Amino acid sequence: MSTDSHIDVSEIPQEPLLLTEIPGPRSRELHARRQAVVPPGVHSVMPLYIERAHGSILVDVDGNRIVDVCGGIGVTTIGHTDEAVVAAAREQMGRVTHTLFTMTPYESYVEVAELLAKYFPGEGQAKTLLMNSGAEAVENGVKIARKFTGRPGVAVLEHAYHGRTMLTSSMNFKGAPYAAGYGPRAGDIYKAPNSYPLRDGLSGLEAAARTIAYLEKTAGAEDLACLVVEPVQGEGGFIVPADGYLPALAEWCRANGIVFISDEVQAGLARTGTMFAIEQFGVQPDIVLTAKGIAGGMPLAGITGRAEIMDSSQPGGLGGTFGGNPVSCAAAVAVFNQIENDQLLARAKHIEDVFKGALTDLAAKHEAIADVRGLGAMLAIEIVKPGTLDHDAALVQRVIDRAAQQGVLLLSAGAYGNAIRFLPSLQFTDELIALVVRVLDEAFAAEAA
Ligand code: PLZ
Repeated sequence: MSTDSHIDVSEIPQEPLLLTEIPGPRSRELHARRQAVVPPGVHSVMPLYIERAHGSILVDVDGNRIVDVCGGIGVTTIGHTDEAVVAAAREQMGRVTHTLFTMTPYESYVEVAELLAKYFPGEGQAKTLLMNSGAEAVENGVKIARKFTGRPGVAVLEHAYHGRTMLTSSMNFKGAPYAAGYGPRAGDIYKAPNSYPLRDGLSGLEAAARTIAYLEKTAGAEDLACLVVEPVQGEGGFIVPADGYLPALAEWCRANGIVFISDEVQAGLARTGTMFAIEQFGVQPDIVLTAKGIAGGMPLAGITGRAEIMDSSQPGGLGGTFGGNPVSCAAAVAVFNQIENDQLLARAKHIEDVFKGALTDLAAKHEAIADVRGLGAMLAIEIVKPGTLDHDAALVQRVIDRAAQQGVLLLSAGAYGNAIRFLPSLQFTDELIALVVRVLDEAFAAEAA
């Protein structure tokens, strides 16, 4: 491993370069070493060991340059090793790295909370608790909603993903692999049918009526503390609900005193073309959860909600040693600045226009592509056996493997491994989009031959 702290990553050309097969010999060597000391439960979908990265390109230990269309699952939204983020984190690192905000606080935590309050998509003044991960954001969102309402129930949707802690793994749609064998699972969680336009044929209002009827029957509205929804379902396959679905759910929550929580861990912070994805559905959430892209690769998560709700917890009830770490907070402030200065919301819309347009053309050519969906730089194609709506996870995997051999890193999504998702950085160029689409085109053509 290099110990040079002054590597100039800005020199990394923003195009692929293949020197070896993927993964190469050094990656395979590291992978063998890893087997002895890292348990198989921590699975790496692409055992390509990365040595450095910049913008939209990963450089592996064999010197291959890989086009990153995953961003560590939606984390490097503004690009890898963004200069401003690196500078802010370095500067903070040299001053103070930890005091524990719940002991002796510091300004950058307050600054991040101010920024999240500024962009809060709900009503009135917002307050924020900072933690470290998406799962912790969900855990704390639920905790706060329970405290505020005095009720136990947690409503979630089919195809949802909320994390890997004991509570959140019980909230996921997929029991295996996330919760299977780790029981008992957390109680008082109700998994309601979602809106899935490709497959359910329902309007937003019809789908909402089904969700609400299910929850009223199984949980009872008066027992529900919160409804946790991803405005665009992430791990579930980038499912965008039908028009009117989320507003109808929000209205029902409001009428019944249920806290509406928008889990924007994957969709949030500029990725979909608005600061928060929920804004595009005309819904004002009570709480919004952020993590992943908020600090440009540093661990940080935000639980931001209406002051009245956030203020219901007693002093000492919320927090954690590393929550809102100073280096992560400094990085997050830089991320917000970059989004504002580089007009990254407009970039996300541009990526949607160009990439989604090209994927739609691709879907017209290849029968296996049943759907093109998503918002901004959060796009997916759903793959089926031609002429049916049957899932084809094997084809998804073959296309991803073929793309990897050409230096393009893609990732599946969907409860049945039935989609390919695209999470490019907002700096992703039109040339790189064209390259990714060409690689997909060739892969689907070869598969159909
Ligand atoms: N909520 C909507 O997408 C994390 C999981 C990656 P953590 N999704 C990527 C993996 O395989 O572990 C996610 C999410 C939504 C919550 C989470 C959980 O975020 O930071 O992984 O805990």
